[in-house]
Amino acid sequence: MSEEQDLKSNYSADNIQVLEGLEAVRKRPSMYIGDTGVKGLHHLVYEVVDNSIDEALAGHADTIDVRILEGNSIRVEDNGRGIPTGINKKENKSALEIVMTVLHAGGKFDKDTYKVSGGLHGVGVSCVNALSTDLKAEVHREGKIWMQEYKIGVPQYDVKEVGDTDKRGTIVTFTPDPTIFTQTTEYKYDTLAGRLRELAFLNKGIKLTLTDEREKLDDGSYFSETFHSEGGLKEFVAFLDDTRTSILAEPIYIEGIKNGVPVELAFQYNDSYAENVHSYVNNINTHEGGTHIAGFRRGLTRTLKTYADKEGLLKNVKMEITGDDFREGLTAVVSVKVQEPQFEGQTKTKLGNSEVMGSVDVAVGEALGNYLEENPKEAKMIINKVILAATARAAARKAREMVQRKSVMGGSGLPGKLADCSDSDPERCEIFLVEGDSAGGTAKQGRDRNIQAILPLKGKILNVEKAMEHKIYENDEIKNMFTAIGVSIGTPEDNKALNLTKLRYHKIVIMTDADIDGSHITTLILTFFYRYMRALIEAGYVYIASPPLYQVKKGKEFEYCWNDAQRDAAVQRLKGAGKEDSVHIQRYKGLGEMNAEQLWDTTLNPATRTLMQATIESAAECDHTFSMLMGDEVAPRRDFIERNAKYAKIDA
Ligand code: 0RA
Repeated sequence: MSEEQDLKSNYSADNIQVLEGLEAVRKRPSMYIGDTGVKGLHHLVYEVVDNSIDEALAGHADTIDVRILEGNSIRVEDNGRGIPTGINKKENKSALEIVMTVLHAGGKFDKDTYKVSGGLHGVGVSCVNALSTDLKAEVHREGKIWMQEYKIGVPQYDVKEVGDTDKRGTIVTFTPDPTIFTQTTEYKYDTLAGRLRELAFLNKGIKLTLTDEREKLDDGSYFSETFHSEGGLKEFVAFLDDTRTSILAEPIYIEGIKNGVPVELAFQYNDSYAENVHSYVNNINTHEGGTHIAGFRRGLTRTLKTYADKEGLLKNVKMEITGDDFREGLTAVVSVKVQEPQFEGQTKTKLGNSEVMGSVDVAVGEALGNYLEENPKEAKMIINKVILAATARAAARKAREMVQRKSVMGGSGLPGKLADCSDSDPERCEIFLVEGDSAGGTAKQGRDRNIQAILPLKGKILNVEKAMEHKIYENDEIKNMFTAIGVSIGTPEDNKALNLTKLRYHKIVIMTDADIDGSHITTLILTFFYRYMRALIEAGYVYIASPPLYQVKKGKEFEYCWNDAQRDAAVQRLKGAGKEDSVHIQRYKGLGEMNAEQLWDTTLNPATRTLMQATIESAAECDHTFSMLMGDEVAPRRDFIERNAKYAKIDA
């Protein structure tokens, strides 16, 4: 049955409005869930889970079970009160049906005032319904099981009683519509796990379980993890810093309602130089910060400064101490719940409500003020770290200004190693950051000189995760990247915002060998971008090239292969019926083994190559992964690599 017919077959007068609503969602899905790519696909799950989180926050549920089923359907179960199933007088329909089919109806029947969660778009489960080929809602409530099923949002029958139960709760099972999610309908376990882990930290006490039922493990069971935190943000901060060396025995923590705003925050100092402040409003990650972050900074600076002055700790300090100095080596998570959040900024992830600033400021002041009074030894350690940061910052400022001066010169100010392209429109231009001079040479010969620039990088670049800021600006390879790409760093006052107005390329492609060293170098460069040029990743300018692993050849015929499965298939194809021994497999150990033409055909040619775009799905996950990969601890890094090596093989 076509979608059109399906919608019409259930048409009756009182359905008109409902259908118009859901049709609108199917016509312009991006307006409701952001996009119809990988992100939007996963957003469906978050939307359903958010409803269960709301039920838990209202105090009626404590367990949420999420399963990825065979065929990439999703099942979400909670142990809440169950969505009411009785007939709503005004609409003459079951409340369950209304919740599942009317846009924004989710909260209508709920008098709980603390209902503040809800995805970025906060559109409700009816959107998920509209974008699913099949959805089933099952409610266990007052001893009975109730059920209704839908196809692309259209109920297939009235809500019916299907049995008895001694459980309570709601189960929603849905299958995303492949005609909407045309790019992919395949769920990524790690993406869902990252979000559920985050939700567990943000909503302490709730148990969230994720199970992947698409594939059985060797012992016949399914891979499953449970995320559950009693310590909340305190444990979140400890998790983020689990591969860093903490300065305080425990994170500083506060939870309370300030000026009517529920505020929860935790922070810790570590011996690195990076600032990692993550913020959330109603469980939504506010990448762009906002008034809650402004309040956090203000409270932190004021309280530390007042304490240091009072104790005479700054007596002999000559240079100026800036706000940045108070945040070096700081890891923090700030979470507020706001009844009517105003989201601003480019990606609508910046909190605008001015009243929240004071609430967070007061919360930090209280928690930190008490902490400093009660822990004078730790207090001194923090202040000493701040003074050290101020000293280093003077050196960094000088180094940064040097990079800056160069990067605005243009033309002759470009690095000598850069083979630039002739076109000057950044939108058309690409720069390849290439591992090693030899591969750089091949790339220079093989490229399209009009639009492709090549910057060879010397071996391992500096690990920015472990270096002081001024070292970073003094490093030649990093200086070359800044000047070639054409970005400059803002002042500490504007939070070192990147200036992208002189950006010279809209594609910045990392190209390294397809081996362990190569992926290490890719990670080093990505870490550098993530810490110092994050705006480039957020704008979607950063890519990773994928050179082939094999060339399979028989006589004059040959094929390139990117994984073992392709290689085996190519061998079969080329072998044909006859002689087997004439098929030759070349394993590329590095880019240098390809000649210019081969490199163009496989990796550079925009018409045929595959580029992977670097994205930030969750800043907190990224932060944790990078500090772990680049840090001192070996065990977690080995675990991560083994786990992802396994995934890489599955992908192949
Ligand atoms: C409104 C009222 C009541 C429950 C819910 C909503 C509810 C919604 C969802 C969505 C997923 N799981 C859910 N669990 C509960 C119940 C009101 C009452 O029983 O008095």
